[in-house]
Amino acid sequence: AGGLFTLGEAMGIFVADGIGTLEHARGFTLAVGGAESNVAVGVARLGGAATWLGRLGPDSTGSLIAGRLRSSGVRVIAVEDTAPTGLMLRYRRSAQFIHADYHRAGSAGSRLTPADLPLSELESAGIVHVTGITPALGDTARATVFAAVEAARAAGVPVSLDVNYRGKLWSRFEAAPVLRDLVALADVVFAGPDEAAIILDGADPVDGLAGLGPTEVIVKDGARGCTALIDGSRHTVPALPVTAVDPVGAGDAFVAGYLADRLAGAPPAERLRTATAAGAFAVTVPGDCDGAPTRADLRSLTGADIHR
Ligand code: KDG
Repeated sequence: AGGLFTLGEAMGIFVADGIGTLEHARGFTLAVGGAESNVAVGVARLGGAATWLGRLGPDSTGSLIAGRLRSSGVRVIAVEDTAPTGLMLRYRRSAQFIHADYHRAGSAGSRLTPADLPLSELESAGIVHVTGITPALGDTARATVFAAVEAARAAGVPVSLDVNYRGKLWSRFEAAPVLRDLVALADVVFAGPDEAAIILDGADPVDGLAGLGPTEVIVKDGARGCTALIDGSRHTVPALPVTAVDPVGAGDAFVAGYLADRLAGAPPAERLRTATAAGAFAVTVPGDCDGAPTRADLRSLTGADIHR
């Protein structure tokens, strides 16, 4: 079986060093982010094969993104666009609160179209992973996500979805029906309890999402751990206690841990263990995908033999 195939928008992210208002920022670190490319990096670091497809602008940020993803072991299919590569600005207003501004309207990455999809690649993938961010970027991006999901399903390739609701891109009311449709088309669904609530009006997150069709539902709740219903069996896994320095990217590392183990044929309990450890490791490192661990990193964190 093939590896992970994912698509979405990757961005350059200016992250203010230190804590305080933007006025007090002394310097910035230029990170590379994007939920789907973060997952691709995460899978590659864990030894899996991962392909990311997206549009990049004809600019240094575009080259930086392609270079960083490739050096992490991701196979990059970059469609060149004439619009600039999207950017983000992020600073820590306090130790607790992270502020983010998008500069991505009309960006290269938002202009994905169904014609960008390499159908033979999709059809030979081991899993196709999408998120609820891409359909919020525009009509053609939304159509591309649905086209990728339909092509995977038609070829019998499992579809994974991270609901990833982003309130700065669309309202809950716009998002709910689209996210619900995607959940119903997916085999594996990851969501936070708040994201599940957008889709389910009131039902239990795990049972409610599973009721829409997916056979693997994983509700991730940060430091509170995760609850899952996988092939009919329920699992509850507590988070690992770590010294958190940056929560960004933890959810993506978690997803990467689960999917890398799934691609390697590991049983559900082991996938969730790796996911939990990968999420925990990611919060101990600043940056969107820089904290994605290798297998050796995971051993150092847990002392356990997570060997794949
Ligand atoms: O999950 C982390 C992502 O949110 C981050 O890398 C940026 O993709 C991003 C987004 O759209 O917020």
